[in-house]
Amino acid sequence: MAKDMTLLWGSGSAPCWRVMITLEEKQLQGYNQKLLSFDKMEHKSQEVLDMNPRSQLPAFKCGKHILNESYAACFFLENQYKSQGTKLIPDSPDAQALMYQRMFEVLTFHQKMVDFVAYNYRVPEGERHDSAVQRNKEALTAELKLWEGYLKKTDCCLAGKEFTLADVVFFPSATFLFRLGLSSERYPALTKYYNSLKDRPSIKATWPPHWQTSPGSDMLKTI
Ligand SMILES: N[C@@H](CCC(=O)N[C@@H](CS)C(=O)NCC(=O)O)C(=O)O
Repeated sequence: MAKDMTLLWGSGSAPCWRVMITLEEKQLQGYNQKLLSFDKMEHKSQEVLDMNPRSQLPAFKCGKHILNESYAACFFLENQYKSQGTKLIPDSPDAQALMYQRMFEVLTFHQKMVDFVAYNYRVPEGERHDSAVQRNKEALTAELKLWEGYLKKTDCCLAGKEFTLADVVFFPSATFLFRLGLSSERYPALTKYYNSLKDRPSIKATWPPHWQTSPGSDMLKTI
């Protein structure tokens, strides 16, 4: 089953991590996998290009099916292996509606986070434009307030009591926030959520390997 699957992935990539968490939750360990280095531009290799014309990771093949979009891979795996492992799409219409809503909101949240981080990484401190810094900061802060509010209302997971695909896609981005020094005092609900899931077996088993050896930063400490 899993032997018929191949994942090309990069360490620290939230989209790759989503697919890996889903594979673990669906008890599909034993798939073929190859860790590629973004630093060495291995995602631009012919091997990736053959699976993904955008040369991006993840590149995932399941039998004859190629799924390069992390959301597509997660939905496909859940639907193909519905009765195996964790049920990641709830039956109740209320929980399902909330799950879909949060899942797609994650795309906006993730983009705002990437915009903030990418600007700080790419533009040296002395060359940053105040207006751009302020714009990115306001956009990310507004997102964080939203997610803090959502998580305040739940004891466990984004769509209720069960761990669902909403958590699969949100958790990798949420973890990135803490790696970049997000304040636990200012964001207690996000912190509680992060702490309650970080040791979940599917998450622990797929933790980005280079994070064990490379430090994070305090880029988000004033957010
Ligand atoms: N829409 C894709 C996005 C994948 C993506 O942005 N991958 C990044 C790594 S996080 C990548 O490969 N970037 C390299 C590039 O774009 O050249 C998904 O969710 O699967």
